[in-house]
Amino acid sequence: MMEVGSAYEGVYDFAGNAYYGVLIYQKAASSSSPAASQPAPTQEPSVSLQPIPGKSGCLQVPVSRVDATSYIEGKNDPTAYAPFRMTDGEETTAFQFSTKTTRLGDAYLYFDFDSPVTLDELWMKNGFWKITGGNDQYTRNSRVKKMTIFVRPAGSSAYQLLRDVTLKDDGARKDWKVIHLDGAENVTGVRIRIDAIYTGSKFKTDVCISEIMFVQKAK
Ligand SMILES: [Ca+2]
Repeated sequence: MMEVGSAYEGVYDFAGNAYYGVLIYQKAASSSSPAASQPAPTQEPSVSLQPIPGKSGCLQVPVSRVDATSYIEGKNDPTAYAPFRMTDGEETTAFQFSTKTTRLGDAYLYFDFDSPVTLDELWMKNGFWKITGGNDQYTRNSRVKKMTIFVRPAGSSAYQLLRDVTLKDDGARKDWKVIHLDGAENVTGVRIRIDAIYTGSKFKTDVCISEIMFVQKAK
């Protein structure tokens, strides 16, 4: 069962936009003919779980949309550190934000799913898993230390507190970090608040996440 905290957080902007869209639709439908006011049933898009190479018994839950409060624009490619870099399947690319732009505790990551899903685990490659010119960017950049995970249940635009997490800092890149989500059910979106960091040796205000993946255990 999902453990749900009592705290309700603010309405998510994008869900708010969707709700606004529903209101407009209902208004338009009520002013049209009775036949037109009966919307045709729409088919729910389904989420197609993907096997994870080398990780038998685990299935990846695809993310349909990823976003963040802010991100650092690359000099040559503005999207070099954009939010989608943490769901692109490449461990050498990373989402990055600056604590000079968005303070810790105000920095959020957002993940949406095409239809309600059950989430057993969140897997994370924390920090920047890249070596550039012989420099390991994992230790030079900052990593996440504490974060708080919220889930948005189907039919709701509000997020509910699921759990907070303190990550160990291994001092080096290792395997995926596995965070248990206890089979959170009927989830259409996840929000993660970044609360504290392990400070990088060179880029102290740049916080990096190379990969985040949501996982269902095969039954
Ligand atoms: Ca990546």
